[in-house]
Amino acid sequence: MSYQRILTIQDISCLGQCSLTVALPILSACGHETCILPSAVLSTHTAGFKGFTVRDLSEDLPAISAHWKKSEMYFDAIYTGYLGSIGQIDDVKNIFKTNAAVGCINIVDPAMGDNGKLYPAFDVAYANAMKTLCAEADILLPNITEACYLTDTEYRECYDHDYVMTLLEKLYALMGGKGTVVLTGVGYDAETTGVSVYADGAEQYYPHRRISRGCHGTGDVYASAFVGAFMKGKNAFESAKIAADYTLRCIEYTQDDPAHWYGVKFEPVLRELMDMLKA
Ligand code: PXL
Repeated sequence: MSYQRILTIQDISCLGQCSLTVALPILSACGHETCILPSAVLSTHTAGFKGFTVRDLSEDLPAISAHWKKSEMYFDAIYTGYLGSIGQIDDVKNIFKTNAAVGCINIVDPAMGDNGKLYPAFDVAYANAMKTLCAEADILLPNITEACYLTDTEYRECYDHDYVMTLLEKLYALMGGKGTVVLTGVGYDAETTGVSVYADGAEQYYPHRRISRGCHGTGDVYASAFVGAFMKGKNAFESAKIAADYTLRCIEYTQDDPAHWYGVKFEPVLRELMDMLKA
């Protein structure tokens, strides 16, 4: 895999270091042609800012997709993140059908919740609709909260390996018994978090240090770095490790700055991600 054309579909939060303003620079730094489809434009993200503006771009999505098809431009991977509505989930399913190159990889980050709760914009109907998009993914990248909503499983703060295996198996079943599940935020003690990668009945786990300060936007940094590495030809477990190491470096770089509560400073350590891809 050399130079890949990747489409990423998520909102633009103009300020807040998440969604497209994270995916575009990270995928570009990984060396990919990165095309974007903004689902909405917000003044900021919705997690902590009050009074943000939102312009929904749903109306534009089908026309943009049709134009790309007419221009015979297709994508090697389509990576979706935060979406605005159930209608947009349906639009993305059409884009999977219409705009994929032969062998296109569909990567879905359900991006709808954290810490046991859905983000403010979403409800259970949205979570249920997201199940239908996840069913079309080749690679699914949920955190534990999202995994619970996608599989109708009770959310737990503390859990054991059986609980994680049940989530992984249910997610794999949701995907029709094919593809790869990359479950983030899996930790069995207070100092550790990690990622479980599951395919074909086998799990691989990469534990790493948990930094106590929770940072907004790390899910988007993680997913973007994963896609960047995977589309460079790393396998799913290698990509999961690279994305975890990079996300940790971003948090380390940010954690001593209380004024930077809304996102992570991913830019100064982009060079490190690029070096990890060379190894
Ligand atoms: O990081 C996920 C995300 C993306 N986009 C918007 C959000 C959030 C999380 O809250 O509000 C608009």
